[in-house]
Amino acid sequence: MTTVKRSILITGGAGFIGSHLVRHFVTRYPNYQIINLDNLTYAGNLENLKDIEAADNYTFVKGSITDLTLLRTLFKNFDVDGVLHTAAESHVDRSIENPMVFVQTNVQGTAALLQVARECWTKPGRNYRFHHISTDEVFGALGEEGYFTEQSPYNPQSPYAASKASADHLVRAFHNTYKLPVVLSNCSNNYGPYQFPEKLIPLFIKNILEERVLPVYGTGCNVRDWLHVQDHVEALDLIFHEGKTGDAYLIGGHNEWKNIDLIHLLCQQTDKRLNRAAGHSQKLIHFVQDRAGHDHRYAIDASYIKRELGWTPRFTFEQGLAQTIDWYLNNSDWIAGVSSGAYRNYYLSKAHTARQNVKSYESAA
Ligand code: NAD
Ligand code: TDX
Repeated sequence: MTTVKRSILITGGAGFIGSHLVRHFVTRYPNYQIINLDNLTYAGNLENLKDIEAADNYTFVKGSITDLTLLRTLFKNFDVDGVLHTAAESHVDRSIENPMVFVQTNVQGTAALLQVARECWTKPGRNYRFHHISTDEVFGALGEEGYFTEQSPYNPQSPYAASKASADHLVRAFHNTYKLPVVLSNCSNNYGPYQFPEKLIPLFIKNILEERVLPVYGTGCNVRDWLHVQDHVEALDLIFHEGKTGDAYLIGGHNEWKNIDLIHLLCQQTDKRLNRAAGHSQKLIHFVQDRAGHDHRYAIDASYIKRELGWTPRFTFEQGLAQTIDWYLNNSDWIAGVSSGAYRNYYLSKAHTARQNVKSYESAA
């Protein structure tokens, strides 16, 4: 355990990955002061951090990463010397409906953080570090073969991916131009507790539980590489502390699943826990209109981070998925809390679309 004192700003710490990251840093590094800056959009929830909210080394600040005045005050008052930047609009479907907020948060918000770090990080001899947390979606889609590597060209397809790619470029530009000490990471699809039920795994567990339609986009043949959020957080810790300044690290689970196969597994595993008959929830599967510009496949070659920093995932998918399903089944209050208000309307409109495209799993199989 390190005895060095640091003051670290984690942005988006009330979200899915951010809350796991905040908990990890607050508990593993008692000498670090952790400031969580989050403006609590629909995706931010302080319930995610109830267990550590009273810790002496933890401060929550409600505010936006686009607010330059607030950022300058925080950097100055807390003498911030490290940033782990997770705050973002993160859902591809929402970016297709409303791209502008993705540009504001993901591009302008990242630019504001970089600018204030540049202004404030002027003291010689300090160990400053700006870690930008990004996604594999910036590289576009793969065919049936091959993997993304640190050398893959940028080719973002959705407004979400394009906004994250823009942010990555800004981070590199601040390093090249102003020598800001940055490090980047691009991770594959995460899963685990506290993920907002708009993303595939929590949405489908919730719908199985509530016996609602399971809307599979297109043919269900798109492929994602799933990684448990805690394994992502361990990788972020290593990269933040030991990553080479200016470098990017790709993080992934070597765990590719075709959506439809994963959905069958979710149905099976959840039904088993609910003592339902085998095949019960598969009847809820409906193939619906495909996502516009739906990327076919993402897959990561994580050999660089393994070789350089010794990182490998700890969770097998079997363990991680079992823990995740159990968590959602045992935390229905959390699901009910986040599934209210504006999100409920959004969710209902999706279910409506699903019913309009009725092509049941039985007839498609
Ligand atoms: P999330 O949507 O669950 O959480 C995002 C958080 O950011 C929320 O707490 C929200 O309130 C906050 N936020 C949004 N706008 C803000 C603003 N203007 N100011 C301050 N806070 C703001 O997202 P997530 O899934 O936890 O993703 C976190 C980061 O990791 C994102 O940058 C995302 O691009 C990246 N990422 C996610 C995944 C994944 O599978 N979820 C994979 C790779 C990379
Ligand atoms: O209802 C659905 N039906 C469906 O078939 C939903 C929500 C998703 N899908 C499909 C689309 C994708 O092929 O499942 C796959 C996973 O979808 P999402 O959970 O929305 O994730 P994805 O679009 O792959 O992006 C995720 O991984 C990279 C995160 O949301 C991003 O924040 C991250 O950067």
